[in-house]
This record gives sequence, structure tokens and C-alpha cells, in this order.
Amino acid sequence: MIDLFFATSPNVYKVSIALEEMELPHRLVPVDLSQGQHHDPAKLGGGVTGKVPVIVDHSPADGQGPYTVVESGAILQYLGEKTGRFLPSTMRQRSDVMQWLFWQVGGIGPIGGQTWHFRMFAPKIAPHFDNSYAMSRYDTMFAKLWRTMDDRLADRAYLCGDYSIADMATFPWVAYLEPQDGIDAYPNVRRWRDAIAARPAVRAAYAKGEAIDTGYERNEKGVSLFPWEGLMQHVIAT
Ligand SMILES: N[C@@H](CCC(=O)N[C@@H](CS)C(=O)NCC(=O)O)C(=O)O
Repeated sequence: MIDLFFATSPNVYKVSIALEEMELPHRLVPVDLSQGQHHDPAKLGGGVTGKVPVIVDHSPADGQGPYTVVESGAILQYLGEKTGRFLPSTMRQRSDVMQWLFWQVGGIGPIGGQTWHFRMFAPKIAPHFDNSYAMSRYDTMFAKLWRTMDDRLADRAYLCGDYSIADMATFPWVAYLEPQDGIDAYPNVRRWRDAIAARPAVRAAYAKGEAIDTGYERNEKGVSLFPWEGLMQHVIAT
């Protein structure tokens, strides 16, 4: 059994997708980020980075008792090695997957997060600041990452040929946020996104996640602050 310390966010959905795809028995343990629960390692399975996702594997391969893993990229690699699935064993193919996994965790994830922040939150949180430079910088960087991805997908179905943990890492970010010029400017990404959204394991991951209210995405009046659930549903429903 694996516990996934869970909030409805793109970084966490990467892992719930992997757990579903790899058919690993797991439980989602809600973490209410709005209450700061992620700052308490006791509420995070012993995770000390103050971030979700975190997993605790109660049956690790070494048989030496529960094992805690933090950082979404490291978790995906751990699960790929545990199961031998979605992470190739040959040198070049494996390195390809790791390159694109790192591209996600160091690129489209954090840049997507900042793009979202400056587009959606900064104007509300700090309306007295001129955020136009930051907004323009992150929009440009985000679109460049999408262009890289569209080029990469021009002659392959998935980022590294076969569907892999690199695709699982990238999908949640592409599903909830598009560049300013819209997804039609990136037809290969659209095809890739639609193919992944149709996978039963991906649908199961979102259905289970959205049945859990972690409080993260709602303000004190119960109003949704983070519309990624709705956007994901849109992607998955189409
Ligand atoms: N590099 C980390 C980033 C994880 C991350 O930023 N998680 C967010 C939710 S998507 C979080 O826990 N935010 C809470 C905070 O930073 O206070 C990973 O890939 O796992």
C-alpha cells in the first residue's frame, strides 16, 4: 500500500496518474494547504520539504519498513523503478525519459506556476504593483516551452516515443494552463493532450482526486480559487 499525501494540484496529479497507470494499491491522504498542514511533517508522512506530493510506500522493495519519498520527479522515478513500468531500462531510452522528466520539473512546472500566479493572482493580491513585465516574461517563457514540446511531438506520439513517466509529469500542467495564443497554435500538443486525457487511468485519477475536498482551492466562503479542477474536467470530457 502507498499513501499519497494529496491536494488537488498539478504536481500531485502527476503522482496519482502514475499510481493508477501502474495499478499500485494506494490511498489519498488529504492535506489542507490553506490550513498550513503541509508545514507539519507529521501530517505529511514524514515529508520535510513543506510541499505536496509526498508518498509513503509501506511495502518498499528492500523490505525494510515504510519509506517516504518527496519531490514529484523523484516519486515518479521511484515508482517507475519499483514497477519496471513507464521507465525504460535501456540506456538511451531511459536517459531520454529522465531528460524530459527533468524538463518538466525544472521547466514547464515552475514556469507554468509563475505564469499562473502573475496572470491570475498578482493583479488581485498586489493591484498597486505594475506586474506587466513579470506577466509578459512568464507568458513568453511558457509559450516557448509549449513550442519546444510541440516540436518534440511532431514525429512521435509521446515525449519519448512510448508513453512514460515524463508524459505523466507534464500532462497536468498542460491540462490546466494554455499559452496566450491558445492551444490551436500547438496541434501536436493538442493531439498528445487529448490522447492522455482519454486514458482510463488518467480519468480515474481525476475522478478520485476531485471527490476529495482538501480545502486548498476554496476560500472561506467556499468559492473556488483554483479553477484547475474545472479545466481538467473540460479536457477529460472532450
Ligand atoms: N518541486 C516540487 C514542487 C511541489 C509544489 O510546489 N507543490 C505545491 C502544490 S502544487 C505545494 O505544496 N505548495 C505549498 C507551498 O509551497 O506552500 C515537486 O515537484 O514536487
